Amino acid sequence: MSTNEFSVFLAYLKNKKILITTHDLVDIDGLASCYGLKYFLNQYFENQQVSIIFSDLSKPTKEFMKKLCRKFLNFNFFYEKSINLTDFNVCLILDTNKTSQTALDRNFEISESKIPFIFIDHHYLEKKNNLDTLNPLNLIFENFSSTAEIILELFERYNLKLTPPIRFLIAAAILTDTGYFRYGNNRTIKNVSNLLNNDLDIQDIKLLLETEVELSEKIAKIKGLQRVGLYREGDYLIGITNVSSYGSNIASMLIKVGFDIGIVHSKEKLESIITIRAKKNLCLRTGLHVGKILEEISEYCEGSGGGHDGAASLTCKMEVKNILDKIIEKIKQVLNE
Ligand SMILES: [Mn+2]
Repeated sequence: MSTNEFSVFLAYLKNKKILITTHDLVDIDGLASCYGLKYFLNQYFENQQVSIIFSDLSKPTKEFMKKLCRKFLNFNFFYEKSINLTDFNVCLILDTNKTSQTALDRNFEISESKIPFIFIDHHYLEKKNNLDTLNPLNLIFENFSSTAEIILELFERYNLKLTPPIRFLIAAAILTDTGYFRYGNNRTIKNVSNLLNNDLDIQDIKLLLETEVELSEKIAKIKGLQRVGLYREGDYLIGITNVSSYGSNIASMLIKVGFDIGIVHSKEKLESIITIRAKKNLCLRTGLHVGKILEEISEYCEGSGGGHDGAASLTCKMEVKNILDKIIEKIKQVLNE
């Protein structure tokens, strides 16, 4: 990225009423990025209206936010739950590159409002046939391990200081999005080190991120293991199972158990949901990118899907069996190349 991309973006925002949002079931990266960006814009522009709107926070995010409010009593964690889109001139969508993954699409009819939207994100981006992502002002950088680090880059480029709660939030976002550095690079570790700045304690952040595992999740994990099927492709082991919820946790669990690729499918109302996790070194060695695979398949099944090389998901209305066959076929192709 160049400083120019940032300056063009900021010049565009000048004197506009700005709305910031993120994907549905807000995670810590979405949360931290929104508050971080709002704080940045409030420093960068004087007296400009910047509002945040969230739909549903995920359960761990809710818990984390509650503890955070207790820790930083003076920090304003206010966000809107419903707004009138016509009150704003531009909408910034963080930590996703699809309007379909935000509540705006359903509740606020973004397409009818004609309000321009700009994405700031670190997920894999399929450039073809994606009307959402044509905006040249988008700040989409796949080489970042979290959206919060893109926001951090803004602060660094413009030499603006972060407050302790914002530093705490961004460090927490980096920790969660990188699986506690498992998917991070040198810059990730440097960033967290700078954020801690001797007055924040990494153990404090880890403690606040800890969540009690619900009984329902424990049961889902056990059922996921009972139902798992083992598929071998050369030296690679693929595990496929189905559960009704906690798909991403169970796909990650399959990797911990010893599978190279974990695939979880579930049915929610009329929709099929597929979540995949793959070992990082497998992705690096073979070029496997499950985000790309699910993005391609989402076109074929008219669903919504995508993600990173080693973590991705897909939601669509087609029968699970047909989609799974396609996915396995594509994975095999890469593994046998
Ligand atoms: Mn993220």
